[in-house]
Amino acid sequence: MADSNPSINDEIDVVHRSCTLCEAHCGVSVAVDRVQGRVVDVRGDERDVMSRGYVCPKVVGMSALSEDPDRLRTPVKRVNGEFIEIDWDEALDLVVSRLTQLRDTHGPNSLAIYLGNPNAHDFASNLSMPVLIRALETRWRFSATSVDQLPKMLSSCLLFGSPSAFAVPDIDRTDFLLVLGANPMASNGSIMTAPDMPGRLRRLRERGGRLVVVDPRRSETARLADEHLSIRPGTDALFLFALVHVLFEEGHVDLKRVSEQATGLEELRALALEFSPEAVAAATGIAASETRELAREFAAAPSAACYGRIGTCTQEFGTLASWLVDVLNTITGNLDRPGGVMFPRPAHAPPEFSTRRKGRVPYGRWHTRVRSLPEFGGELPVAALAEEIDTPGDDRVRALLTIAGNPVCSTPNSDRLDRALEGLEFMVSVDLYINETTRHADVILPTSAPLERPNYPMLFHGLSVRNHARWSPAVLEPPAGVRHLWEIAMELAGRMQGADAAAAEDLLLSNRLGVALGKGSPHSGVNEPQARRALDAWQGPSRILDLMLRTGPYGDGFQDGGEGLSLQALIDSKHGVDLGPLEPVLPEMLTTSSGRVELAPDLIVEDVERLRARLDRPTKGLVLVGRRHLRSNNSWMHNLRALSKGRERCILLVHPEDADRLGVTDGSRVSVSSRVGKVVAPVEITSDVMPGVVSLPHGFGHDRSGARLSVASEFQPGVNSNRLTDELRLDELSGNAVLNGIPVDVEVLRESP
Ligand SMILES: Nc1nc2c(c(=O)[nH]1)N[C@H]1C(S)=C(S)[C@@H](COP(=O)(O)OP(=O)(O)OC[C@H]3O[C@@H](n4cnc5c(=O)[nH]c(N)nc54)[C@H](O)[C@@H]3O)O[C@H]1N2
Ligand SMILES: Nc1nc2c(c(=O)[nH]1)N[C@H]1C(S)=C(S)[C@@H](COP(=O)(O)OP(=O)(O)OC[C@H]3O[C@@H](n4cnc5c(=O)[nH]c(N)nc54)[C@H](O)[C@@H]3O)O[C@H]1N2
Ligand code: SF4
Ligand SMILES: [Mo]
Repeated sequence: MADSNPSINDEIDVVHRSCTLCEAHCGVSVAVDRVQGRVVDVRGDERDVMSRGYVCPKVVGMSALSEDPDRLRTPVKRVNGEFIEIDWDEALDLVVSRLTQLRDTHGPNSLAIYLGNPNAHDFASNLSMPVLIRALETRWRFSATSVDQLPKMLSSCLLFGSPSAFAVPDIDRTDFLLVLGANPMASNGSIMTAPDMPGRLRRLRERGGRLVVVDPRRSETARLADEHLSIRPGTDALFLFALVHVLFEEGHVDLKRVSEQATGLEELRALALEFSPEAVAAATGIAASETRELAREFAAAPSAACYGRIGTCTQEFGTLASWLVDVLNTITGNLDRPGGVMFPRPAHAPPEFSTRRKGRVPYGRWHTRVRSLPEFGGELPVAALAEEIDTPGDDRVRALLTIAGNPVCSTPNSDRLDRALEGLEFMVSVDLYINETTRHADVILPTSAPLERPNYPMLFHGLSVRNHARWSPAVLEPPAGVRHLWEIAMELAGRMQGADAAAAEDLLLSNRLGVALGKGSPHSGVNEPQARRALDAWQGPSRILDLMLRTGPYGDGFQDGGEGLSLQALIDSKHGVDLGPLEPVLPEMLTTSSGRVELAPDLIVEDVERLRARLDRPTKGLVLVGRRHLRSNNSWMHNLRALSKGRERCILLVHPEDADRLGVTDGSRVSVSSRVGKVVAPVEITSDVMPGVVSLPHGFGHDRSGARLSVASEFQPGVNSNRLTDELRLDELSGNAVLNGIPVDVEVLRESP
């Protein structure tokens, strides 16, 4: 396929954009037959500024999603358990009238909203969801955040002042990468946008760098590493504290230098005293000598980055572990320096980080009704969603709006949520499929698939290992019966406020203009009516993006013929704009009240008590952890034939010692049970998992009646591992669900005689 030539013959156009299926956001070149209106080829864009041609096997999903016969192509409503097609007017009227009626009768908190992971990958969602949420007026906001990175957001907020101040490993320059609870060889990286993980990790080793992986399973990433340490699930905070302990004890902390950057160093040293490598070894399963050796190597490396992800977040001490990851980076002088962990500066960011309000921790301003779990960043822990619906009371949740989410597959104690959704008075879902969750909806509104809409990876440019900007044009027309999420959100928001979509859009633009050009902004001299006229070249989310780019750190500031970025400039750069390696941004970007990194915030210090108690708890029984597969993505790509073919993937991994004790053989079927539920799965015996740990992937269980997932239910039905995870087990500080380290019993199923 000719690369730079936009048209390789009369019918075939090649469009360069990015894949939005995972956080890597690889550049792709999509060949589309304009006559037939279909994609004929998708491959890596060799000239993409970040990915240089790399793509993973999931990329075929980009076009397969648009073509999936099971995909919804028109709104549907549920009548006597069957979905019937309706038109958009009827669908929207029904949704607005039912939601308004419930809100008027029972108050706004009778409506709840759940946003799923694909929202993160769609800039139209990033910009429009706050508008919709404001219009609903509810405080009952949930999302996949609280089964994912919430602990990292809380610890980042406490350390650096903002929930979105993520310190990203400078993977291309580091001499030492210490990975805990992440498997970027399968996941392609998370909170670290870095396409081509295999290439980047290979180059790290080739330049003499070291890779150490701490994981209860010898994962695909651990296989590549110089060293793999098996850790007992849920004990990373103990292990990291032990590293910190050694660094202080052996004098590896440059006290003077670190205190210039950070507060709380003495308090931190005192906290770490009791967590010596010897004291934590029995709990973590890692020998004290190995911990000491690792601490010395990390400190001695010219540059080093510690990185933790799902395994360190979705566990009992998620916030403490996430905090300690950045503590380790900070006290070894690796925060905000090349080769350490650094903060990206995306093109759409406000020009001065420091214009944000300082010292504000949006935590615990309201709580859930039943368990009194704290709000963070405006939302509540999704582990509480089912009980907020099924626990009687005048102020219970009566209606739910899910947007690009599948909480029945993705959140703990799925069976309870599955039942609770049946008890709702009204449910509406915005989704591509009738799946385990949306089958409960009264109305489903179908949206465009990724190739049918333009995109700018707003969140992921803020997590990138290199500053860059990438525009993705739409490649296909959406089917006639579907709408873009932006249109749906604005329509619902406008109508819920007694106005219309245009009014909702206008308000958003005015607010954004006020911030971008208002008092204190470097662009306060820009004439607003003139800016508005310039922005009128665009519509919808693109108009807001243009404003953000032009007033961002690399923007043209609305200067005619100016050098800087604008949406048009980005569109013209078909393979992205490289904005250079990450650069130091401290202390300017810190928004803590002290203006420094706060190493010992009160909330964290108080939570250490809980960790202390863990030291006295004996380690016994089997615990369950999860895993990801390169060819799938959470719960929703199993319906694509190209990705689902091949051997069964939803398999329980069991260590040979445990298998012997349990009498389990390879391929036998076992029942796995926990406090909340039971599933049956086939077994693979492997010493990849450590003794005492079993591993089952999440995102399966596509055998539910009423869903329309013909390929998934036939080829990869599997079982839903969240029928085992327990909604009562939380990282108590953040309210994030514990999805790893679940106590389970495994029993062999005897063949019936
Ligand atoms: N046990 C266990 N559970 C986990 C995890 C784990 O590691 N272990 N991981 C957790 C994590 S990290 C996450 S992020 C969550 C994910 O939790 P969710 O976001 O709730 O689940 P997904 O499986 O990502 O479901 C995405 C939904 O969006 C729909 N969708 C996909 N693309 C689009 C689109 O373009 N438009 C619209 N409108 N809909 C779309 C899909 O059909 C699907 O219904 O799961 C969590 N659950
Ligand atoms: N192919 C594919 N890519 C994906 C996804 C997908 O489903 N499939 N999902 C996307 C999403 S939403 C996310 S959030 C990211 C997640 O990206 P990653 O964090 O890289 O996710 P995982 O591959 O689940 O890796 C988690 C690792 O943690 C280990 N682990 C479990 N418990 C513990 C523990 O207590 N301590 C330690 N140290 N390790 C533990 C597990 O064994 C596993 O190897 O991936 C994204 N990319
Ligand atoms: S790694 Fe695969 S799924 Fe992720 S963006 Fe790249 S091609 Fe898409
Ligand atoms: Mo996630």
